Amino acid sequence: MSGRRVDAKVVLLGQEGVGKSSLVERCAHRRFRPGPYQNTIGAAFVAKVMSVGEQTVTLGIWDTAGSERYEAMSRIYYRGARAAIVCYDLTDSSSFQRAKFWVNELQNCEEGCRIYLCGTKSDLLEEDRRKRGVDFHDVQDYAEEIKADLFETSSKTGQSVDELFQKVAEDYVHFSAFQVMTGERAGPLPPPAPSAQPGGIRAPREGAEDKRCRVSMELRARGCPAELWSRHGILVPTGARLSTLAQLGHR
Ligand SMILES: Nc1nc2c(ncn2[C@@H]2O[C@H](COP(=O)(O)OP(=O)(O)O)[C@@H](O)[C@H]2O)c(=O)[nH]1
Ligand SMILES: [Mg+2]
Repeated sequence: MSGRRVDAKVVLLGQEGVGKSSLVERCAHRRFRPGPYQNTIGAAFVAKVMSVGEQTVTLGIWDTAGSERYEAMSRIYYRGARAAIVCYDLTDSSSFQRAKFWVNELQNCEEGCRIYLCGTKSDLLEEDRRKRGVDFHDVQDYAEEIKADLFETSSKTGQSVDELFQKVAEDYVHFSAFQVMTGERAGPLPPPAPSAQPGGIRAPREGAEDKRCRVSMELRARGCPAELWSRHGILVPTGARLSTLAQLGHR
């Protein structure tokens, strides 16, 4: 694996024992070993090559091994991450509270990082529904609120593990395409251009917001998932923006 270029840094976060190392093991080696993985000092790293359409993406996956209890340590791992898989154990409600802690951390410290909520050990619920400790609809509401994707996985059976990492890779490719087309880095939308005039009519000169809108429409026309745009606040155009688009001939 040495020498391979990593396209996107992906971190796994979550309470100790929720199954982060098992998730990486399933994703990277398609196997499950019962019993906790040896906690190492520092983080374990795995590179996973994924295909998205005709493109190849290498995800550099960091398992925050042994650092769950040492918050300052994990901060080093998620710095610069493009995606964070925040794990909680579906049978353990306290692990979901801990997941919320990590989400807050990411929201405060890593704005450009996409969040994927991952409820682990779904096979235990197959065995006995009463084991569920985290209500699906509660998490769904929360995921919507924080604009995260939600997966329920089992590293034991493999359920939804490939889907999770595939989604991470796809989102990375689609969002990178967006950044290349706009020539912009990930981040919040800039404030409205000072040229905006009362009544939502603006001079036809294309500003940063217009450019984002135009690119989002182009990408949407190419079949990229709609939720990508809403997540980044692009598909909520104001009247001013739409009128500019009309002037640009993109409606
Ligand atoms: N039944 C079941 N057990 C799991 C699953 N994933 C992890 N485990 C178990 O949960 C424990 C903790 O897993 P580990 O991957 O070491 O958790 P980590 O501390 O978050 O890295 C181990 O005993 C695993 O075998 C799963 O999908 N199903
Ligand atoms: Mg571990």
